[in-house]
Amino acid sequence: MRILPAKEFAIKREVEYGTVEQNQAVKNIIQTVMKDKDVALIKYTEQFDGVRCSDLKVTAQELDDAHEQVDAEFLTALRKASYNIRNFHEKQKRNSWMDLQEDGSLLGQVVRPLKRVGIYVPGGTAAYPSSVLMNAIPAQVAGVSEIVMVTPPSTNGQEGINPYILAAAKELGIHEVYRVGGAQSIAALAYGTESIRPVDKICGPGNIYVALAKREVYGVVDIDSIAGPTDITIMADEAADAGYVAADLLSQAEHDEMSSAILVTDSENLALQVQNEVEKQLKVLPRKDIASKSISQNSAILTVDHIKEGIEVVNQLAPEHLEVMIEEPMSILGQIENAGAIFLGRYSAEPVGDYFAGPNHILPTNGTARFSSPLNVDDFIKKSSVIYYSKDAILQNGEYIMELARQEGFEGHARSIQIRLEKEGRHDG
Ligand code: HSO
Ligand code: ZN
Repeated sequence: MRILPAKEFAIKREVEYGTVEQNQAVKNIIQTVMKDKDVALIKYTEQFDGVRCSDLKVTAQELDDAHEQVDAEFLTALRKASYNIRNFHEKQKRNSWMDLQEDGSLLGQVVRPLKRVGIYVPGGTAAYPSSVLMNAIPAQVAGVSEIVMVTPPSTNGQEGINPYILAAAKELGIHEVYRVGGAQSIAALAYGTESIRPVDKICGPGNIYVALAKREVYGVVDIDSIAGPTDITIMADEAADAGYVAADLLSQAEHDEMSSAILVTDSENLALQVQNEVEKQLKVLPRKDIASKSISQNSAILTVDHIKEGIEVVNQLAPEHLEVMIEEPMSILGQIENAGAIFLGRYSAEPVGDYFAGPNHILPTNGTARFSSPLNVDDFIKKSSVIYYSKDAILQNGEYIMELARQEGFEGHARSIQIRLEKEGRHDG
C-alpha cells in the first residue's frame, strides 16, 4: 500500500454510465418487457440466467423451506440486527403538522408513506441478507404497505434462490418475491406485467445493467441513488492500533476490486506500521485476490502535517465511511462536513455499521456525501402541502396575489382571486 503526502493525491471519481451497447441493450430489454410482459421476463431469464422458470413468483412454501434450511445462529443474529435497525429508523419518522395562523388559516404538511416499493437483490455472491434488512426496514418504518422483492434465480439451471435471502425476506414479513433479475426485472417493476404489479419506487444495488435500467425508468417511478464502489477513509493518529486500522481498511477492500481504502494520518510511524499490517493481514484473507487489487490500485496512506489538515482532506474525499481513530474522536465531529457514516473511536469498526448497530449501510458513495444522505425513512415517504385559507386571509392578501399574477400575465389567476374579493369583501365596504 503506497504512502504519499495528501497534497500529492488526486481523487479519482468515476461514475459508470455504461457503454453505448449496454445502454442500447437495456433500452431494448425495457421496451420488450413493456410489450411482451411475462413472456419477455421468462425469455430473458432463460437467456441471461440460464433458468427456465415455470412460475415467476416464489411460493409461500419456498419461503418457509428456506427459513427452515438456514441455521439458527444466523436467524438469531439477523433478528438482533433487525431490532437495532428498526429502532434506529423509528427515530427518523416525521409527523404531519398543521399551523394555525392569526387570521384563522391553517397551513400544514401531510406525510404519507409510498404505497408500493420494489427491492432489487442481486444474485450470486453479491446477495447480502444484510442489504435486504437495510432496504426493507426503513420502508416498513415509513409505513410502506407493499414491499416486493426481485432477485435472479441461480445459474445452475434451478429456479432456486439463495435461502439466506429468502429467510431474511420471510423474517421481515415480505411475501411477494419474484425470481427475476437484471434490467428486465426493473422494467417489470416500473411498468408492470401480468404477474408483477408496478411499484412507486425501486431500491437496491445491482450490476451495470440494473443501474442503467433504474436510470432509464426514473420518472416513471422513483429510484434510490445509484451506488458506486464502496469506500472507507480512516483518520488516525500515533495512538491508534495499526492492526485495527489495517483490518478495517481491508474490510472494505474485500468488497470489490474497485473499492478504495484510505488512511489519513499525521504519524509517519503509524503509516509504516499500517503498511506492514496490511501486507501481513492480506496474506491470510480469503478474499485476498480482490482485496489486494483494491489496495494496490485504489487505496493509499496519506500523510498530513497535523489533524487539522487531515480534516480538510477528509472533507474533500467525502467518504462513504469515515473512521476516526484519534485520541479525542468526539472533539472533531463538528468539523466533519462530508461523510456518509462516521465511526468514532477504536471500538467502532466499520462492520459494526454494515451489519448491526442500526444506522443504514446504504450510504452515499463516490464523494456524493457532499450532497446526499444514508438511505432513511424519508426516502419512503412523500408529503402533501395543505392550505386552508380563511375569509380574513383572502381579503387581506388577495391584492398581493393579484399583483403577482398580473405581472406574470395570468389574468385568469387574478380573476379567481378577484371574484372572491368582490363577493366576500362587499359587506365590509
Ligand atoms: N459495506 C457495504 C455494506 C455491506 N457490507 C454489506 C457487508 N455486507 C456498504 O456500506
Ligand atoms: Zn461492507
